[in-house]
Parts: sequence; C-alpha cells; structure tokens
Amino acid sequence: MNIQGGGAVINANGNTVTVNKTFAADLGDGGLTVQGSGTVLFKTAQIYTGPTTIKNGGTLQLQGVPPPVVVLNNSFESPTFGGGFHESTQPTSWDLSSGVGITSAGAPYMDPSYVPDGLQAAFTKGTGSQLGQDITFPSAGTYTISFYAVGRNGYSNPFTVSVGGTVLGGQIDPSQTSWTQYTETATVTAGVHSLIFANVNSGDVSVNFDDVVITGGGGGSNLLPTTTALSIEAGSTLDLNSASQEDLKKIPGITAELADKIIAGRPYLTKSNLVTHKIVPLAFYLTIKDQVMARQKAAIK
Ligand SMILES: [Ca+2]
Repeated sequence: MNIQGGGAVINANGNTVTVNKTFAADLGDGGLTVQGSGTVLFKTAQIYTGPTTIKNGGTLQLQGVPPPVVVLNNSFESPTFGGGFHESTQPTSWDLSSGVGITSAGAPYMDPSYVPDGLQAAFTKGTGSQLGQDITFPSAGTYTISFYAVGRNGYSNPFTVSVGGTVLGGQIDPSQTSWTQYTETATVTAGVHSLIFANVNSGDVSVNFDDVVITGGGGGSNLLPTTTALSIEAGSTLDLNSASQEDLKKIPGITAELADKIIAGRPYLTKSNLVTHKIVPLAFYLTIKDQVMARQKAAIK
C-alpha cells in the first residue's frame, strides 16, 4: 500500500490481499484507491474520509456482512392446514395469546383471496391478543422488520409492532381489503428481544399477518464509510456475492430495494445470473455488468 495524494492506494498485483485493518480518518481526505489486477478483500469496516475508487482492473471484495436474523416459521406455513380459518391455533415457533390463530387463502374474515407468501397467514383478534417470537439479534444495530398485514373488512383494525417492548412507528391501521407490506426499523442491542404484533382495538376485530422478515444490523454490514463516494471505472468491479446493500447502492441505478433483491438472490455463480435468475432485466444488466463480478469464495446469503 502506498500513501499518495492524501489517500491510500492498494495494488494487489494479481493476488488477493486481505485487509484486516480499519483505515481511519488519518488517511486524509484522499480516500482509498484499489487498482491493478487482483483482489483486495476488506474484512473490517472502514471509517476514512474521501472517495473510494476502484480502477485499472482492480477488484474490491467486501466481507463481513452480518449473519441473517432468523425468524422461525416466518410465513406461518406450519402447522399445515388444507385451508380454512383456525382460531386458537398456535403457529409453530410463535407465542400467541388467546383469540388468535392461522388463516388461509380463501378463508372467511379476510377479503383478499390470497396470502402474500405461501398458503397460510397468522391473525390476532380482539384487544390484548398478541403474536410474538423471541428473536436473536446477532449484533447491536438498526434492523428492518418487514411484514404484510390486512385487517378485517368493515372494522377498524389498529395494531402495534414492538421489539423489546418498544413500539415501532406507532399504531398501524391497515387496509381492510388488500395486503400491504410494512417496514419498521428497530435499533437494538445484541441479544434476544421479543418481536410482538398486538391488536389495539376491542371487539371482533382481526388482523392478518404474513411473511415476517428481519434484515440489517451492525457487524460490518456497511464496510465502506457511509460518507464515501464509490466510483468504479471500466474494467474494475464490485463483488455481487459479498457487497452490502449500502455499497451496492453506490452503483448508479441500484436502489435499496434492488440491492436487497441482489443480496437475497445469492450466491451467484456468474454475474449473468442476475439476468438468468430474474433479478434484473437484461437491459439494466448491460448498464452495470462491467462494474460487478461474482467471486466464488465469499458468497454470503
Ligand atoms: Ca404465509
């Protein structure tokens, strides 16, 4: 590594160079440049200032994406019913209060004739009814909790979602006729915190839930400094199998949603899997293909 122009320049010279060091603000404002053939593998988060530039055939590989957050039976498909509405039935791995259960595509009390994921969804019903699971968060940080909800038609159906006792985003009164995907953020310490969906309204009110997914967190999910501008010159690449959402978003045209889709679709045997696995349309792929690659050693799902 050379320090030049107020920043650091790393040339892997055809090898893979593993960087366990955190480049800090003392690099100056020249940022960091990766150039030449070979791969520079970052294993720790960086906090330098200035741009990140990958050029002259260099490859920057980012490792350290946090482990996924596991939500057991997140789609409420277990236990399996052949349809219908099953009150006071506990989905596997979830804790329920009374008056809750499992519903299915086409069941009564739910206007959409489908569920967003699979064949079944869970529901809470009446004041005080809750649906919850103890979630292990692998590291301190901010996580995104996404889920689908729809209320019973003809009723006001407010509910709250909380993590560790903190209500996220206030009361939600969902649509009564169509499933809506909600995303809430929770900042937590590492460890176990209860995720709870709770009915607020009284009376014969039910709210249906499906497809609970938790993503994000600390532990190196964003290895490049949040303030850095990433520029990738022709012939240089970012690794599809290891880059974080934040880093993928630095490629023009890649939104947060698309970055998440790319991450969810890992691993990629070849970058053209982006098209063959229907992650992006061919026309868009052609605009980014020279800025990405699919390294095989560090595929992290
Ligand atoms: Ca489901």
